[in-house]
Amino acid sequence: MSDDAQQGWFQRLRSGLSRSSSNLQSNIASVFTGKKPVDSATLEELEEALISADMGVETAMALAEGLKKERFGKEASEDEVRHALAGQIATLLEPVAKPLVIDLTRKPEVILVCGVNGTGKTTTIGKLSQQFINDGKKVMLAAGDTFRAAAIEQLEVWGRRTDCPVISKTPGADAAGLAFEALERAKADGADVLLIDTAGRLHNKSALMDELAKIVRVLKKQDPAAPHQTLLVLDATTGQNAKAQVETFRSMVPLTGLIVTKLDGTARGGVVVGLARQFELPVHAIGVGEGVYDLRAFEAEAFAAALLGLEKSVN
Ligand SMILES: Nc1nc2c(ncn2[C@@H]2O[C@H](COP(=O)(O)OP(=O)(O)OP(=O)(O)O)[C@@H](O)[C@H]2O)c(=O)[nH]1
Ligand SMILES: [Mg+2]
Repeated sequence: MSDDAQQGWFQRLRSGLSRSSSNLQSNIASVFTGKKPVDSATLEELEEALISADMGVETAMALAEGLKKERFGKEASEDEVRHALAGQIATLLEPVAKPLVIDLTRKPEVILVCGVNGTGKTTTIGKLSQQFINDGKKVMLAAGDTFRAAAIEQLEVWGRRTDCPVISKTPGADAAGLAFEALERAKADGADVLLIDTAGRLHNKSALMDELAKIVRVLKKQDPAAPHQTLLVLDATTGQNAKAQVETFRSMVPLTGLIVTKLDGTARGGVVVGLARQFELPVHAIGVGEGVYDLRAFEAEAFAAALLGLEKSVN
């Protein structure tokens, strides 16, 4: 990306995260009004502020501890605290901020997309397929959400929009069977990427969770390495509940990465920081809107700066 494009994207990220950052900013401002000493009282209040920004208790404690190490006993302004936190958060996010990499020798790279109802799975697949196509890749989509006719139709709309084939069956068909056939077709057609949509499943519905495990088993019959990636799509507006979702899905299928959506509509963007610290799973991309270009690679420094409402990315 050119510097201008990079800056344009940062401004969009910043406005996408504005609800989260203004929440966090006003909380920090209320603790460090003007200049305040960094002492046990202000650190405790800061911890509360970070918890209420959905970072989770342990992450909030670790961040407050970091500030304590840097500045205990010294005075700090609201601005200095924001910069210090942005730096710490960037460091914390750096190891998990990994772009989605497609291995073009696999033909196809099989990407299974799962998550609870309504998190943004199908939309994310549409956005990803557009990105891959723009990069010159040959993409195929599989409508593995065989429960609802509307779900199949929704993926077909994305297929038409991004001009790539969609493998689907009539509603009620076996999702694992569909995934198997889609992989056969993708191989035969020489597709670079096969994106498999799945039905939204509440993590307490065991039949549906079993079905997800079955999709994985069936794909492996054809290619023991498939699915090469299993992505969990999380809706940032669910806040701390996202963690329970990671736990449950991870116990059913080996997750390889996360995508966090709807960061534009929520004040709970801090949840990404807690997720990164707790699970150490790669965060490949974030959704900051419904449009096809509103899914972006997750970049640690830019995200940390935008979350803290800084004027520009630290790098
Ligand atoms: N604001 C915003 N909306 C989003 C984002 N990602 C998805 N959405 C919206 O969230 C709604 C649900 O998205 P879907 O892609 O249908 O979600 P899903 O996980 O496939 O849903 P089910 O198949 O019902 O489980 C749609 O209205 C999307 O446009 C995002 O990053 N920001
Ligand atoms: Mg869907």
